[in-house]
Amino acid sequence: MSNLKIRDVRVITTEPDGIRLVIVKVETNEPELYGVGCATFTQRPTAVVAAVDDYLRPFLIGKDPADIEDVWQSSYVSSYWRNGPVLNNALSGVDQALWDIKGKLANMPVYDLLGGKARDAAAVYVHSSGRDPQEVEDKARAFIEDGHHYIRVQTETPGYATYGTHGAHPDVGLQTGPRVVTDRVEDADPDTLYAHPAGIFEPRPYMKSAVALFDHMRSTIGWDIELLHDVHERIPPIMGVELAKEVEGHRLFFLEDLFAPEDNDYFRIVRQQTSTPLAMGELYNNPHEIVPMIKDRLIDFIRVHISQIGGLTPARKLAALCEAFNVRTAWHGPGDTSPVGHAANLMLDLNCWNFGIQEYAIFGERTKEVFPGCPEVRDGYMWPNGQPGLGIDVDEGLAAKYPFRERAYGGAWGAVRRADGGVVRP
Ligand code: GCO
Ligand code: MG
Repeated sequence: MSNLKIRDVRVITTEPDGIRLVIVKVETNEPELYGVGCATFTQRPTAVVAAVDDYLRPFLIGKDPADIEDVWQSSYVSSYWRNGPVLNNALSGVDQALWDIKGKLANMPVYDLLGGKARDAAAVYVHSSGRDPQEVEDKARAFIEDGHHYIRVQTETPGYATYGTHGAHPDVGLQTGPRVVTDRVEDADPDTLYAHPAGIFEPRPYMKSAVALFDHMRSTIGWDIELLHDVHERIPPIMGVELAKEVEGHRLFFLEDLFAPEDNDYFRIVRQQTSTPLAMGELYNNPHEIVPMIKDRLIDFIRVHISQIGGLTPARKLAALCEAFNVRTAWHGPGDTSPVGHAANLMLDLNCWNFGIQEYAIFGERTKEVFPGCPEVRDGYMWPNGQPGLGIDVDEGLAAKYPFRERAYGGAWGAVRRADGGVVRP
């Protein structure tokens, strides 16, 4: 028992570059000793704020911040019904902040607390998304010029809404798709980053454009660059099997989210039919969803969103489980993971032998100012700054200059629909 106590648990909300970020700050009774953690669930941020303010804060004030494991386990069952994105993100905010505090106390970066570095820096992949394959190629060439070696490629499907390319498509389906029988396409505030471009999606045209993109990239960029692609669920599972087989010859680094988590068992089917590397996990929030995928070696890369499963405490155990089965890590790192969350990802990337790749969505300038110590990417790698704890902070004064702004439907995603009006996941 130390004399250290949690004095307060506070939430900081900010959107410097158009993405609503939620950070938890845990303060101790020792002046100047505090930690920060990522609790960002950008489509439901205020629900996470309430989970921290109304429940975790009163539960944790007065507890010993040194007992990270006990805080995690007791908070987890402090509501009988547990798991889920809201409660897990709230818990992650506290958990990562406690690791940050422990690192500061030990005067060590968190990767040292975990056992030290297994590598110097973490290779990242970046997103090249364009209206057509030529634009994707041009953006990819600029990334390669900057030293990047791993590139996620996404292109629009003419006439349809497509995941990974920005912009709403109010007239989608009208020109080239089957006859559209619905006008139920909600407007999801297309100017907001990480809004979902609502529209009409049909699997067949999407698959055709994705395969054409990989053909284009291999015949222009060649075979020395690693290509990745995110299906983002959407297509019926048996068509996912077809797609994974069809792109085997393109030698992707990985094909992501081929199925929805609800269709987990389809991985058993596709696995026996192709060697296309499979990545999955950003939507998982419960160990029951994850364990079979690892122990039966159904995926090659685990891509959980660390705050979404409850923070570093569960993530480091998951990474160890994955190591035993040689499943590599590829922690989710989009723009709606805050820089604090990216710093937490980096701690595991450096420490875990079975690191695979780190997703990186380039931080905006304002975001970098709000988060001093924001991890740096150079020559295709994310580098640690060697500072104690997570090595990152939040400038609260600056953060307050970018409050959450009002959004249509509270920032909900617009529905993507099939041509007949049926909702597509997601
Ligand atoms: C990715 C993801 C993201 C998510 C986003 C949801 O692989 O980067 O799929 O782009 O769609 O984080 O809010
Ligand atoms: Mg994804």
